[in-house]
Amino acid sequence: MQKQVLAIHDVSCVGRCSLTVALPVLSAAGLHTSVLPTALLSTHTGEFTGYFCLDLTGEMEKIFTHFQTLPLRFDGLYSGFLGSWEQIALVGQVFSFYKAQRPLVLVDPVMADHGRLYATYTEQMARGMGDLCRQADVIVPNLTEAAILLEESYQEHPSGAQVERMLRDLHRRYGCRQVVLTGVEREGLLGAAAYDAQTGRFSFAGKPTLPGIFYGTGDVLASALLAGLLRDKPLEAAVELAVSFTYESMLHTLDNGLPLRYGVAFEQAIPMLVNALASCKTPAPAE
Ligand code: PXL
Repeated sequence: MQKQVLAIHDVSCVGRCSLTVALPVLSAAGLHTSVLPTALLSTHTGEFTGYFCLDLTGEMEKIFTHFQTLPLRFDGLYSGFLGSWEQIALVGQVFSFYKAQRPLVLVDPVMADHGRLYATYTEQMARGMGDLCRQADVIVPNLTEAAILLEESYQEHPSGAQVERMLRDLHRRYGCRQVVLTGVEREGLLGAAAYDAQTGRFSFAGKPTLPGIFYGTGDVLASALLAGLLRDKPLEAAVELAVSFTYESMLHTLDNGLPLRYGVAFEQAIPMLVNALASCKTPAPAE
């Protein structure tokens, strides 16, 4: 049976991030992807001002009410950018509702970057994001989000030992069996560090640093990570693939001289993702 995912993110009309990234990446990986949109924005909030933002909490409740009447089956539940504090509890209810199906629950606690909360996030929402992480199998915070979740001060360049301590503490505090920390630098490479509590193993995947501030790369990485995990790659290999896919998307953006605020050219890296998944032991058969 073809695997199915429910992606719970915002729709940012312009500026490749959240659902405009998750949907094509998961679909390219052969996964049947359904969506539960959390908010509707004209652009992402990163490098634009004057954007329109509509919180869809009320609509999500109605959509979920209908979902509950349908025989839906999900192998993966994937949440990202959320629109309100009330919505966090609703996403928790969605996770609980499908729990008996034993889906892989991946929470990307999207709320901050570069040491600062995103414009639409409040301290209360940040605390609520921690509650959602408790329901996840896998979490994918960046260094800023990890510091918020651990209630400690943000460090831009933590040492290898500090990264391992943060990964283990995130696992202990939130109970997630796999933790992936993004934006980690090691020996001149930038990428992601991971801890798999099932094997007790730490790993790191990195690529050379590229110039500029890139938007949407967290969504590109987390979506490719989930694709790899649902196609039965072990955590280390899925992280390696996700970092390579993100790096290739960034390279295409720079090679084509594209403005960075519209997100990265992940479209051009899709063939690489599809090839890397072709060798997976779980093919993506038709339904
Ligand atoms: O990429 C994360 C993200 C998702 N959605 C919206 C955002 C951001 C980051 O800035 O603003 C609306």
